Amino acid sequence: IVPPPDGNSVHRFLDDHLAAGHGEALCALTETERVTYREMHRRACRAANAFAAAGVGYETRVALVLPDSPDHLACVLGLLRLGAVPVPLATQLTTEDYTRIFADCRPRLAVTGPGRIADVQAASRAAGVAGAARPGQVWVAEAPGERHEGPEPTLGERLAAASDECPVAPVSVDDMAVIQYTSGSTGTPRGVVHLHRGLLAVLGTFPVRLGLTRDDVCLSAAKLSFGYGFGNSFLFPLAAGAATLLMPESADGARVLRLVARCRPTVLCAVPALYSAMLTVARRSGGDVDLTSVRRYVSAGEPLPAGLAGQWRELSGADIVNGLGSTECLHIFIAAEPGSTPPGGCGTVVPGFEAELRDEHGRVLGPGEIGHLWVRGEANAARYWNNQPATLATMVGGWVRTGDQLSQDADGQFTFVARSDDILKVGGLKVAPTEIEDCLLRHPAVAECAVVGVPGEHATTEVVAYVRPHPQAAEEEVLRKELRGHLRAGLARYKQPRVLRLVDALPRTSTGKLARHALRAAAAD
Ligand code: 3SK
Repeated sequence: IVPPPDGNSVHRFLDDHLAAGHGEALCALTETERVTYREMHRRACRAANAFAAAGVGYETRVALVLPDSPDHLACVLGLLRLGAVPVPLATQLTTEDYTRIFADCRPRLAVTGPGRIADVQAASRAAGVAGAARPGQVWVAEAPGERHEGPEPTLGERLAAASDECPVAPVSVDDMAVIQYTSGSTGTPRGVVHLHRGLLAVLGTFPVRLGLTRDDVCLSAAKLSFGYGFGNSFLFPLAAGAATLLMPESADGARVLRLVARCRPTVLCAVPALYSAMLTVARRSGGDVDLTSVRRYVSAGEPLPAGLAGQWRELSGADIVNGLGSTECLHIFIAAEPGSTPPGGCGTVVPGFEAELRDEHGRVLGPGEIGHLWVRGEANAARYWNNQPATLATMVGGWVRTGDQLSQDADGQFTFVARSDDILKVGGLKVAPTEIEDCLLRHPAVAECAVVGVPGEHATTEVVAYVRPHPQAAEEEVLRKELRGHLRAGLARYKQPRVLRLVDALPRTSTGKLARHALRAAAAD
């Protein structure tokens, strides 16, 4: 990667595409909106000016709690243009999650939709972010057709009132570019700090395998708030001058298939559970789905079962490019070669990364041995925000200890074995069992509990919670209802256990430790 001589970074792509006569090409679209590169440049400049007027500048963090949309992208690009730091956050987190994150990264501003304004304002107040209790510090962004009544101007009104010219504030490649939040092993969110160096470097990694061109239209079911989606829907298509097809709604099988048929993306990135859900919908309709526009399917976030990959090939006629990545490494670092189906494996190391399997002492292992995966590359994060112990434990001499266990054969093909810790990946998102357990234990009827993940029906990990209630707890049906309500109030939707089992005792090892393996086996039955 050559550092940009003019102090620009990935946000220069808009200006470069305009200078190269690509301004009228499609940059971003939804089912109802089409935005050219020229219009995206205009919106990014307007967003930059609006943010600057609110005191946002170099290194200022701004939380974006927004559905995927062209205006969300304009906010990201506008912030980068100022040298500021977008913090994209999932829209389905709880007020408590937002509070913890705001207390950690202290955003000067948060932008959110009318549906989450009350929670985001409450989180700003609770986090004690300086000045954030003032309503002006939480901006509301209306989706097309949505109305929000309030004294403060909406994002749309702020953009409309701002100038559409804005110079780029020069950045160093070692300036902070974005903070992406991921779940740590205790469920405490960790802010992964990516530098401009990383954002530029990642363009020489997985997208090279994808071979994106200006003719591509990329659709990612994973959202911009997830590292996988940030690459798929922002960095990769905009670098290539391609178009990004954005889906503001949550992704389900029927919705994605409908969008594919209507808007005809050429690249579709999803998690295994979504491929499984699309297969179910396709079967229900007797195979009557239109996938003819798609030239490349990508799966990541969780291991892709071979059976699912085969069924998808039967439906679509194409292989899924399976990848393994992490937020700490910004995107996919091990992937199948497009057009090849690694026999049971997850492919080879992607250009721009090195991958080694090591034992508990950090010694590099040979072919056939199962070890902990360490990954090095210029795209790797600089550190966790505000968390030096976690940084030192995870990021060692440029290597990231990924927490995955794999084996590698003599040809360099990796095979995923397990996670090294108890962290679960549910629909591609990290879920810490301890966070769910802590939530359950806050309910007065719960004496003890344990949460495990088991392979689910739809190629995903299903979260199963075992609860031993206190003897005086309410009878089963009432208790179940209470616990479900308690979990809904305390945890984001994707962290909700799919199965809740009430038991008389939890299995223990001879040393009295919780026998999670026994629970996993029981849960899988
Ligand atoms: O699987 C993941 O966790 C991931 C995270 C960020 C970017 C890409 C991927 C696949």
